[in-house]
Amino acid sequence: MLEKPFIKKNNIWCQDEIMRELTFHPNLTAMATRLAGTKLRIWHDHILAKMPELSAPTALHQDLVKWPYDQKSMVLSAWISLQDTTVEMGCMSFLSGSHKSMDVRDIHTSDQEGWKKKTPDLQCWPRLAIPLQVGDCTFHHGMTFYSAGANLSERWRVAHVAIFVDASAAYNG
Ligand SMILES: O=C(O)CCC(=O)C(=O)O
Repeated sequence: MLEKPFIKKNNIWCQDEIMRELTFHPNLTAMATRLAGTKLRIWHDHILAKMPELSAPTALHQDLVKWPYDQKSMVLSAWISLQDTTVEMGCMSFLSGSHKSMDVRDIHTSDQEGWKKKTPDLQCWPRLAIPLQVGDCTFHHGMTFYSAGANLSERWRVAHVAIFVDASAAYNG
């Protein structure tokens, strides 16, 4: 059986005023727009919580391949750390520049071996782990290959992820 890497709750911005403010914070949206180079809108957000000691790693995967937008769309996720997130707690790791390969692979976040079977070449790609302090944020393109470690600490690892899409992208359900 595949072990769950995290517990997820979607569309928090619609349910909680503070999370709404965080999702649309001008610093966040300005940086997202600058990186994307185009006008954006929110697609959805979620809280991702890794349980203390028990959670599995988040397998190396891409997001956009699972999402209802054309794979050439500009989709950008802001991963915001709601506490200091160390390597031991399961910080995010990215294969920098991998979004440019546009090499589409549907790998589940629980499937630790998936990328080894589908894209063994990724083994040679440097993986950059990014520990964050509380309130820090990373941005990643929807086609970037990324992963996160297991939470080996005694604390919950909680992140808020705001996902923005090119304002003109068509939902293809
Ligand atoms: O927070 C994580 O462990 C991974 C995040 C992730 O896979 C996602 O945002 O879809």
